[in-house]
Amino acid sequence: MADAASLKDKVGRAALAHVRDGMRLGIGTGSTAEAFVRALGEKVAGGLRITGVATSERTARLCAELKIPIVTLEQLPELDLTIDGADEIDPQLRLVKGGGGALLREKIVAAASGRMLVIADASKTVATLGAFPLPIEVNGFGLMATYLAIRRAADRLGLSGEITLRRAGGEPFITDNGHLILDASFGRIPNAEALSEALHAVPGVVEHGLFIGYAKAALIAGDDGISILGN
Ligand code: ABF
Repeated sequence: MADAASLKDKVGRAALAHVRDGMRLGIGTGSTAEAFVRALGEKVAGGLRITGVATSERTARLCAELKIPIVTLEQLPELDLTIDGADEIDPQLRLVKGGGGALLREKIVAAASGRMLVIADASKTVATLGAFPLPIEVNGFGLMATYLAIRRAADRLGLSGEITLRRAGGEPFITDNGHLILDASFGRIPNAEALSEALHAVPGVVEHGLFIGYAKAALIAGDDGISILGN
């Protein structure tokens, strides 16, 4: 069985086939997206012209290192295509994202794009979302009140499981936007649309990691090569 790193490398390279000269490109975050960025860097060095918008500070730094032209979403508010990774992908191309902590910018950038292409290795495909803890970006103000409101919303939908504050190096993890992340281990989310709406209704929730209706296609790397979900 191929190791995860080589599958990520393969799918990152395969995504290049979807990039055209002159494109305005949303550029994802995470190790799979990083494989794409490194492959893109080689193409840009070879003369491909694109203008990118990064979905995180981390991706922006990598693009700068590789001399991939990056502007802000303020400068370029409409994009042709976003290529990004995911933590889970279901058969309807609904996603869980945010394991890397960049879900808010990832969602804003994907929403500003004509098309979103997901790249992943086969371990990310699931029948039902939820085994990967759902990241929920929240404002630091009133954290406990927001936590309790999320808990109640989940209870009403019959979703149980721990909701924990994400930490890094013993300290609360702070996103690029200065917010916190709660990771909700629901186990199974059979009602993703209802959960999405319920979370959006909690004032302290800035955004959550359910991406519903964003991805138009996904390239999935497995032992038998690359398969395409969607079109
Ligand atoms: C981003 O990176 C995130 O939305 C997702 O959480 C993560 C996937 O990371 P990796 O490609 O490293 O598994 O796409």
